[in-house]
Amino acid sequence: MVVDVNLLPLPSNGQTPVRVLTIAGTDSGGGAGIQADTRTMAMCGVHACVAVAAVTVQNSVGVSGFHEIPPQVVADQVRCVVGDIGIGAVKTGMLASTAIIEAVADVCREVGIGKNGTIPLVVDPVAASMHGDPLLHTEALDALRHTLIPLATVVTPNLDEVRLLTGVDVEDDDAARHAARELHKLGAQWAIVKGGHLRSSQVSTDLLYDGTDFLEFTAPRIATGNDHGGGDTLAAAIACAIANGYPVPAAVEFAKDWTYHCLSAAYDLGAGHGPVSPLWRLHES
Ligand code: PXL
Repeated sequence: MVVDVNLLPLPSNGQTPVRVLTIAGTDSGGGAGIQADTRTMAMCGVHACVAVAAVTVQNSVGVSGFHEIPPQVVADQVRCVVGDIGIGAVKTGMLASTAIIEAVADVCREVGIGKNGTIPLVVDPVAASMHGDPLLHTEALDALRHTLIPLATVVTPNLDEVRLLTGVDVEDDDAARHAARELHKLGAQWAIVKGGHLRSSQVSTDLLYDGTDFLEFTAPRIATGNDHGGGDTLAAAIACAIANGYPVPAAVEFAKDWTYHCLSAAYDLGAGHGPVSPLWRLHES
């Protein structure tokens, strides 16, 4: 089954594209983190700016370690880019530590990033890799909950991150709604509860909640072990669509379709899990 995707407009040659800033960790294997973000942004016709928060040492089999960038250097990258280049939306991914999360939250407030500012903020609260390797110090969950998520225009946890952040174990629709309410209470303007890891269903349904209405976004489930970077891709695509002027529900609809296509094009890489692939767009026309 093919899901139609309404692609974001590509800039013409020489035209300055929309800009999106990712604040996240690198993946030496090239499948997730900043590499997934910049691949997605390029294929969505967006210029990617980057503030590196951590460097991971990883391949398709797992993450063997990570190294944090000094918090002030992370904040300086953000400040420097926003002041010069002009940014349509910001996405955060792996932030590793309380000190980095607090520095990012501070600079976001300073330069007008977030739901109360002028630049929308998509917070992907990355806690672990798909292999189960940690990407966030456990004590930093509190900083995510109380410092960064309250600034978020959209927060996009997977089910493991939902459990860590809210204590809610999502096993059915009622629990997904309960979790969305709890995430919204943390202060995010919109909360997504991604159903992609609920393996029981034939479809993958994501729930979006703004404190009033629940909206559902569904795509056929793709059975593949090659889904490294899927969450980053969804959040990055949401940021790209928002930067193109889409309201949040339309941005999530676009990103869900985009990610479905990236999952359909996922490829084997190394001995472990391969990445989802935005390269499918190269073959579209
Ligand atoms: O997919 C989440 C993620 C985000 N950022 C980095 C990662 C991963 C998963 O491995 O390595 C750097």
